[in-house]
Amino acid sequence: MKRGRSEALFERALGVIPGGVNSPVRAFGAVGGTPFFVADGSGAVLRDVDGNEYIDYVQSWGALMLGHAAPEIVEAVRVAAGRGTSFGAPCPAEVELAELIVGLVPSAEKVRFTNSGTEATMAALRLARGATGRDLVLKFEGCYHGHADSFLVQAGSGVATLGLPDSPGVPGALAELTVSVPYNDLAAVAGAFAAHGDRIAAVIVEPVVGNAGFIAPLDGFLAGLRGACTDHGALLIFDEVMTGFRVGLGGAQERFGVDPDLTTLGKVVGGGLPVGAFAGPAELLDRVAPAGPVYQAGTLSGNPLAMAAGLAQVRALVERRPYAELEARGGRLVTGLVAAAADAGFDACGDAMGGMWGVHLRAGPVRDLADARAVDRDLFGRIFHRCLREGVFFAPSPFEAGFLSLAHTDAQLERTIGVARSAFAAEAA
Ligand code: KE4
Repeated sequence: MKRGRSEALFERALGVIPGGVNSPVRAFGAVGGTPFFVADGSGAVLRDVDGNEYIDYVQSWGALMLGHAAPEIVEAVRVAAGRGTSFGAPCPAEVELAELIVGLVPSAEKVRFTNSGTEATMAALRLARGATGRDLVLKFEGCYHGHADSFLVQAGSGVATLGLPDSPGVPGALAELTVSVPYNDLAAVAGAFAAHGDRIAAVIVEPVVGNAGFIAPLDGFLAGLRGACTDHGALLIFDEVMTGFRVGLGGAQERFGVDPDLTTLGKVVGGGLPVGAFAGPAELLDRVAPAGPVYQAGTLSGNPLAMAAGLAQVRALVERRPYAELEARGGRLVTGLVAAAADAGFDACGDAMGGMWGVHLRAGPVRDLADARAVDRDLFGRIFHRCLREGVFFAPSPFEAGFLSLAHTDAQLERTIGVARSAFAAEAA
């Protein structure tokens, strides 16, 4: 596999960009080697600058449900761009996408757009603190809510990947306001409320975890969080940046029938362009400036191109309602990958929900970060590169989820399973 152009680009990038990348997980830190640089994407396939093609299960970390360069998104962005790239004044597309979200996300009556998931979670926490007059936030080990200071405590995704000690630069006085307990552990939640109950402004959770590998909520976990927050006057924030429009049209809150007080969104809602959002009841959202005193702003929030891309993608999902089909295909993929490992003598377990899935290289069940950390990371790295060389691009970390798009074909899934089967067999030899 030729990699010369990517290697040369990475060398240049290292001279001008920290770690050579604009987001840590892209640097292949968990798997070693040089990241490939993308020339273009089409459907389920990425092509790198050396001409190598990969079946892509990262899909911009879950932002793409229609695959790369989906015609309806490209056309919508092209038309919007011809009218101007940013106005700093409201435009109709913001209202249209906000109305679409309010119509689809059960707990949403109003929504504010941001430029990233991080901005959305940061703002949702500020709103929760403003609405309750309380300071503490309760999060879960291995959940990742972006890189705002309050969330870089026992976080998942790139923080878990790189084993960063909760990141320098976060003042101790601020980190002390974040309480972190194991995911799926309602007893630990009860303990945190017993110790800090009347100081906890919010509980923030990935309703389905995608940043410690894929971890599903145990039966009753999300409802238990709902009850604990209601009992103690804390707000429940569902961070649906990854699960929104991915595990179902109404996200995890519709799938599990649990209404949070606030919801954060991103990724799919932007169609691959920079969009985040926070949503909830009008009573809460109307506390956000200029309607209320909780300040939040953004030069490019509601950007017309990003709104056009988000509208095109979400409208396509409303029209096609593809979740049962996606989940069945994700299930077949996970079953095939787990069997490929097992047939070569390796432990593995996995799960799929809507358009997201995951396989852990260890015996199941995997219920929290501690379980997820006990995977064979060296084996993961070797399997990752064996598959990459054969044209299959999985997330370059065991602490990430996999993503399917409507562009992935059955033939590509079968090829993926075959490539994995050969990789595990080679490792067992
Ligand atoms: P962004 O600021 O990266 O748009 O969103 C942060 C975020 C918030 N909440 C959840 C549940 C998320 O998964 C994310 C971002 N996800 C990671 C992928 N695990 C982004 C990939 C990256 O950091 O490059």
